[in-house]
Amino acid sequence: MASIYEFGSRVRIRFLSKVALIFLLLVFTQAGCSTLKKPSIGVLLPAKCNTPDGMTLDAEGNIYLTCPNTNNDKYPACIMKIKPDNGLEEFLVFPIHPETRKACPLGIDIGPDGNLYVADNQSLAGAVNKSRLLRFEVRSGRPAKFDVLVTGMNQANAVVCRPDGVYVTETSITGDVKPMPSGVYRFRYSEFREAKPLEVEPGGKDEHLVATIYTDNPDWPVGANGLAFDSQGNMYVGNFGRAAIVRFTFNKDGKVASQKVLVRGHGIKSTDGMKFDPKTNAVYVADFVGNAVHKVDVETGAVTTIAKDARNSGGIDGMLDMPSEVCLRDGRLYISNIDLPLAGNEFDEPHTISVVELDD
Ligand SMILES: [Ca+2]
Ligand SMILES: [Ca+2]
Repeated sequence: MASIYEFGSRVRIRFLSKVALIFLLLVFTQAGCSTLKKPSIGVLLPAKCNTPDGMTLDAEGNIYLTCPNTNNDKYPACIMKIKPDNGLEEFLVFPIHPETRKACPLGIDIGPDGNLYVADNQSLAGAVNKSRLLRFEVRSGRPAKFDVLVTGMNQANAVVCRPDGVYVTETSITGDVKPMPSGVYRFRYSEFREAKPLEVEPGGKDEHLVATIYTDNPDWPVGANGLAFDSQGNMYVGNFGRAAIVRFTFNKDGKVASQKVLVRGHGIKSTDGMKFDPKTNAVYVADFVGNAVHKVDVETGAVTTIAKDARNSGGIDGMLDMPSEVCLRDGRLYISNIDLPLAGNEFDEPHTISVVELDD
């Protein structure tokens, strides 16, 4: 029969083993989260692409890239094509808004029809409720005609084309309400008319607004920004100012059934452009404020920081320089460095798309 002392020491040993195990797990987890990758220059951009932002991948392996060129508007806004060999080709010069005389393309995606759907964020031109959704017909890899599909959004930002419609983030419904509302519009393909754009009713009352979130950060009054969908059709919206990703599920009628914060913080400082990766069941997110890129598991919300550089890196040798969007291609993560002169960052050369090799 074991003495009370032997029993006590066995309990102690078990307790100490558990402590050691938890310690090792913590070390392992921390190590896993802090294995940063060093980005390199994927594409060195010319001066006419001085403000790279939205990206999407087509079936032939080309990445379409929007360049609003607000950093140096001596160059017109454009859409570029990054070919599979990383060669750069101009796809089109973006049409200006008839009133503001400015063009501000941000989010971009390819529809089921093979055409490009692009957000024109006229708030970058100082305009209120004048943002648009444009469609560019693509024929044999070249642009044909374009149509203005939607007008009257305030800050149209990310665009994702789904089988049931085009989803567009509205980064601020109005700046006059605290906390600031923002959200996501869904437009059905059958609603689009070539001759007559859909007019969104401003102020958050429009029937196309399917999701609303709120932001209360006085330093970054920036709401719904990045947008992605997983393999089950669940929607992930970046709440930029809250450094959060919100997960939405839908019912059969396409109405939001549930909404919950998947992650907030944990090394994330802001949530800009996002892409879902079916291989790893994770979203990759550009962290503009944190000058970083993270991977977030969509089941657990666990964050792995993929790359992070000091603010005002210049973008030298591929270092991150205020990243705003990510795009996956052939096991690599392409990162556009929008390089806006905010929060101590200087707009500077080089203008780059950074790239990191992913492990999985
Ligand atoms: Ca810079
Ligand atoms: Ca730079």
